Amino acid sequence: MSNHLYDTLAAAHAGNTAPFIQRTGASDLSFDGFLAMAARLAHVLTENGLTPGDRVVVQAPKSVEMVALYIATIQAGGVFLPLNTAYTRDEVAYFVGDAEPKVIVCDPGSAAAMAGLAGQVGATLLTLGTDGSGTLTGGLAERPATFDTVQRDPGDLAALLYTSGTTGRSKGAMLTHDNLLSNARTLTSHWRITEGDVLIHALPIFHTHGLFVALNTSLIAGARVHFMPAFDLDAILAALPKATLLMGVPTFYTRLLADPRLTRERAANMRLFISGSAPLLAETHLAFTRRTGHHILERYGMTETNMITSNPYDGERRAGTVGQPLPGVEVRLTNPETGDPVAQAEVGMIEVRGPNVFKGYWRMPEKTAAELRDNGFFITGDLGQVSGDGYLSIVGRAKDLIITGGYNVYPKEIEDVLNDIAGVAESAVFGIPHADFGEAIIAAVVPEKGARPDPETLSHVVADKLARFKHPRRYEIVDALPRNTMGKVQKNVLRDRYAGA
Ligand code: MCA
Ligand code: AMP
Repeated sequence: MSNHLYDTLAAAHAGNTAPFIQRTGASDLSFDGFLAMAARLAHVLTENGLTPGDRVVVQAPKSVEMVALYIATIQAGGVFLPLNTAYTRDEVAYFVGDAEPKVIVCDPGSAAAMAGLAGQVGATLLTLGTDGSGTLTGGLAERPATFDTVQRDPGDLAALLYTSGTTGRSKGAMLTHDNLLSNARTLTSHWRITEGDVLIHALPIFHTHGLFVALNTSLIAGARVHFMPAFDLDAILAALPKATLLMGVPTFYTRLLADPRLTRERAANMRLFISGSAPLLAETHLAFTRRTGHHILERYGMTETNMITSNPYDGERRAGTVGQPLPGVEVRLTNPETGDPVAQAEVGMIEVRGPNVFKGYWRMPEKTAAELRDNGFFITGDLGQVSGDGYLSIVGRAKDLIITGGYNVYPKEIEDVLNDIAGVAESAVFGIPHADFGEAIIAAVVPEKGARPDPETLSHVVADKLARFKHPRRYEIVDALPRNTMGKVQKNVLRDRYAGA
């Protein structure tokens, strides 16, 4: 039986007693021990009715057991669907209703709230807490340490990752075994990840970056992972002298730089610092080099495409650019109106084609058709420009998107919530530069005639419906929104007005 992804990421490590996961306050977990944990979890999944192609929704705190659950889902032929732990019940209800999972795994603390949702779709509800305990892992030791891997082909689904969109409705990106494996193989070799590496893992594991980019590559290479529950400046600084690799969003690097304990000596054992998910300011890149002697390697990707471009391992890592297309990945720049390729050095829509590009949006053929061309090119919504020597710079976004601390927020989703509040005529949500998160969310709200919505009420309603990272940091009550002659709200005018204010 072959299972494209499992065979390479996991089965290859059978009998490998080298340490895989290293945690503070816990003994190391070997590759072999990790495989056994995943196999036992695969038994739990199938006992709960999982059959090939079924979805496993997971909204649980970061734990090694959750990583093993990802591998277990793949081994059992299922489709892994992790959710941001910050999502509210309303947000989760949408994903569960849309994906119709067979199994839902949640934090023990939210089991009562999730029971109804699970019941609505006929899913089994299991729990998994911060320390790895819960009904998912309760009787784990009694299960066999091996599992008959379910056959899966390269084009079969391995994961469903939801991304919000400009319409405000989230779309499930269908990622196949080969999408994940081809990209992980490319990154492992491009970034020279080997069994000699020790990766500091401080990212969440419900997104492409922390789950696939960081962990699939470590599994392929047989690298060791220093697994941290979340970003913790002290813990990362303490781990640097014994680590070789860090993957982070730009906020990681600005926070490290703000601490005088980050020195050339402390970073001397490090081989590579990688940044992605949001723009790394050239000034951060340069300041990091001045302080540590390391050139951060910036790369660019999307949930739908995995990683697209990367600065080189050898050769110049150019500040303010995201490097060149990865081997096997094609990038072209087109005119957003006509779809025709633009001339060299002109700004165009970034389109991407390759084995890394997803299969389409879950049960949304019209959205798939709008963004994925018949010829295989995916329209990213990012605007780019390529230098004469082939380095891509992201110069803007054709999509109305805010990236805050590496999380994507589509203003429409927040505007829809605000516009439904009594006394609100309309609203415009936009991002302004923020030293820590890159961008901070601001909402401009126009009251209905005679109404006086106050920011506190607005923020309460938003808090009830949307995850914390989507909450506007400020509400500006305004008489009218600036519009162009076509009647379109000019968010650039709002950005300029409130940036620094
Ligand atoms: C936390 N808060 C945030 C964010 N994170 N607000 C806006 N944006 C955020 N990203 C809230 C907290 O709830 C808290 O609210 C307040 O801000 C301060 O939190 P703080 O303790 O400073 O934050 P933190 O817990 O240290 O987290 C910041 C973080 C984290 C380390 C940057 O957000 C993070 O790990 N981001 C990584 C995101 C990521 O993995 N993106 C990859 C997406 P209160 O004060 O009310 O409690 S995958 C992707 O984009 C593609 C494929 C790619 O290319 O990788
Ligand atoms: P997501 O939809 O969460 O997968 O986020 C993908 C988006 O993040 C891309 O379309 C880009 O807008 C942005 N992004 C990812 N990496 C970078 C980067 N290195 N520089 C600028 N933007 C990035």
